[in-house]
Amino acid sequence: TSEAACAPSLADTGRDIAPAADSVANLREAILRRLTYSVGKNQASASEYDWYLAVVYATRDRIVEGWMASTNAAYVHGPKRVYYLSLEFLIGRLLGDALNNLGLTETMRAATRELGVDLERLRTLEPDAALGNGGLGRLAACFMESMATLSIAAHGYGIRYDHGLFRQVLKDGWQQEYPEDWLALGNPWEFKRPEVCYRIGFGGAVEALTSPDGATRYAWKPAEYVEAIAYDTPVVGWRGAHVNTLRLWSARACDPLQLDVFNAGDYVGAVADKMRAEAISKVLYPSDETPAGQELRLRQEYFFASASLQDALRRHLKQYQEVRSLAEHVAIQLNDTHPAISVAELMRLLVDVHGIAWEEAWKITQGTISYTNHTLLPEALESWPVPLLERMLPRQMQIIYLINALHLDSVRKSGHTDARLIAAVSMIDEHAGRRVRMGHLAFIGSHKVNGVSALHSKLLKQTVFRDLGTLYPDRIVNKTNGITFRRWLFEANPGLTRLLADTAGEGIYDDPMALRKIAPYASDAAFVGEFAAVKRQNKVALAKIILDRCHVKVDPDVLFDVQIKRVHEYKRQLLNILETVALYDAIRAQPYLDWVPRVKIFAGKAAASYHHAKLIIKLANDVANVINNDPTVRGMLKVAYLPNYNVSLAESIIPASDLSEQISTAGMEASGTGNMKLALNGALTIGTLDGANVEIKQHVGDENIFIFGMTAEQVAQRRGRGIDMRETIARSPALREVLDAIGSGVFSPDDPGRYAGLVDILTHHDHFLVCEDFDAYYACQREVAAKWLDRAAWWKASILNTAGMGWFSSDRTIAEYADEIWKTQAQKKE
Ligand code: Z57
Repeated sequence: TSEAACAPSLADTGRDIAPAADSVANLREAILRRLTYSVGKNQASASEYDWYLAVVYATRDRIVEGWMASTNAAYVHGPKRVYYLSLEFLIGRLLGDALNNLGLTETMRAATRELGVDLERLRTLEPDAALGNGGLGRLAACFMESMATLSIAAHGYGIRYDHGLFRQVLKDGWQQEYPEDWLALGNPWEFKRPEVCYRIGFGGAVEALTSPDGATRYAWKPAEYVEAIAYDTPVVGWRGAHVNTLRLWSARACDPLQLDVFNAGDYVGAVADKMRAEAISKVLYPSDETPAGQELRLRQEYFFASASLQDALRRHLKQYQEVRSLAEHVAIQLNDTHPAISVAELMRLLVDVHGIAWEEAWKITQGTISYTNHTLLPEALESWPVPLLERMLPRQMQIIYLINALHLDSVRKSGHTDARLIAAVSMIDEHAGRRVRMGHLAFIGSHKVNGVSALHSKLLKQTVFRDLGTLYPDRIVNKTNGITFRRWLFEANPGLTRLLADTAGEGIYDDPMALRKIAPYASDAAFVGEFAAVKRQNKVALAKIILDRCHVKVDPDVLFDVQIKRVHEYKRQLLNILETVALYDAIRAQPYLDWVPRVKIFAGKAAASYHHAKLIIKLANDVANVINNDPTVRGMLKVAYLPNYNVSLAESIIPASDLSEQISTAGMEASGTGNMKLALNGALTIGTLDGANVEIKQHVGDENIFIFGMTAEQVAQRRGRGIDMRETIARSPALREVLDAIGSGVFSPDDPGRYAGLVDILTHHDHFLVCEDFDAYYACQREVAAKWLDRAAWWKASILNTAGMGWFSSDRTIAEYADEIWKTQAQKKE
């Protein structure tokens, strides 16, 4: 049951508040051994990075035995295995995570201190593993940690990109992208497995062969092969009880050098094939909710799907000696449609390679696969041109046609003849050239399809999958996202964690719902004082970072108002900027009033090709420049745009936040997960009724969250009346003043026309309804300010946010997936 899964068995590695002297000595010796024999340095010559490597190796050594035990136990006990297929894993740093989950943080701190090195300092030498863009990739990382914590026999499968998400530099406020190089100094966490290698085909043709019994079989003869090489990273769960594997594929040419071409003097031509093959795992696509649509992206998708499926089938055959029982023993989760080609590839492997009859293969495929949808944005739904698929993956395209034909036959047989419906549920979109709808392929090939919040799942049924959902009414389910509390509370906010454990008991370490026990202290003066002191300490630390990176001096006692996420029009950073300007105008008009001092903190990257989003970043920086240098508002309002937002920066910002901006146009943010991290750490949310905000409101209580603006239904209605906002703007003097100022160059005197186009779009074509929600948002921000002035009321609400967020643990989410989609249970003790 999900309750059982939620309560992982206690391991003997309790938290290490007071490390024993002998364990400190053991660890110290282990670090020195690793420094000598793995790093090849002695204490005198070791650099900080050498110490970091030795510390990681010593930590990793404590994981490896558990890892092998977990791996062996999965063969012995045979729990149903889970394969989480994701083109993104946004992991961040691993050292803090590993030490914390092993209960070794304090022991390691003491051991390194004895060696004269500072653990905190070493932690920062680790580069972020940024193999993801944003929420979707970070969710995959949280899920990996929760699956290990719940002892689910799971593998994550993805791509080992040489270069993760680009590094963002702000030059005069403009975003610039620089390549990221996380592997430059090697990666001490991973194990290369050159023997785990699969051939991945591309192109070529399909041969039809008639066997003696008269049946036709098909054999794909690819024109090109690339090898997929495995790299494994152990993922250790809470208290070290169970260790899973994240297996990432790297592309390698089968034939790295054409010696004849080289000998003929064509040195570049001799390695051309190698370059083409290895391009597949070179770099993460920085697109977020805007599909790349490039041939290389499709090559990445097929490459990792095929390698992962071949690997899963090999493991299944090794354990069970036949493939027919796959669906009983294996669950494959598709993280969005990026791995959706898996549906066709699994059919190909079952039918063409393993000789299973089509009908049975289809039952196996559907029984094994399930699919998570993360967006409703029509422009974000993946589709591939039929001619491209025919050329690159001819056999898979044939299989897609056959799946579609059988699917449409069954639709017609069940009495549906309506041409509109048939066109709507077909896997082939005939509107703009013929394209394969990857969402339809994933839906039809799955036994369960899930959305990521209650609202999103409801809208999924009403919009993207309206017709398919009617045909298969039990297929769409909801699994509201969650976050791992180990990283986002225990590690990121040790001060708060200690206070919570002292007040609510050690139970909070294993049962997130135990956080409710702090609710009775929400008005207790002593507790409030300590809670406020922790927050202040975190704000002092963030103020240092802001001074360092933005050269903006902020007072830790002002309201820290944060919006940290990818920059996208639907997330409406613009709405926040407009409100900032309106507040600036209001303060200047009446500077003698008792304004609530605040700093608006922004962080986030825009897709490199998303020009409008990059202009929004520039606007935020232009506004910051003017406001931060205006003596009239000094002390009352500041703006800071922190560059290069990533997991590590999030870990610094979130514990220091007072107000969490979750202000997307209702109906457009599938769930959000930053909203959960901020509320857990005691930030109050100002937000629309969108994504998981709806459920956060239910859990923290209506009086502890600031909700404003149109609902998803009202958004649909409003758009129905057209998105010209001239009348709306005419009714709002504040908005008019803001738009006039921005549009006329008040914030861009060096280029007064810079924002004319942006203001024109807001005025005449405001798809994201920034103008329509402006007044409500402005008014809501004034309520926030009023609450801030009532310190007791603010802290009470803040504490009740932390107290109410237990349900958003990704352990709860994973327990639901395990029960209702995967039908798997915790693996027995190894
Ligand atoms: C991505 O990060 C998300 C959706 C996508 O379609 C792509 Br592509 C990338 C995000 C959603 O925008 C968030 O609302 C959601 O919380 C997250 O996925 C995890 O489900």
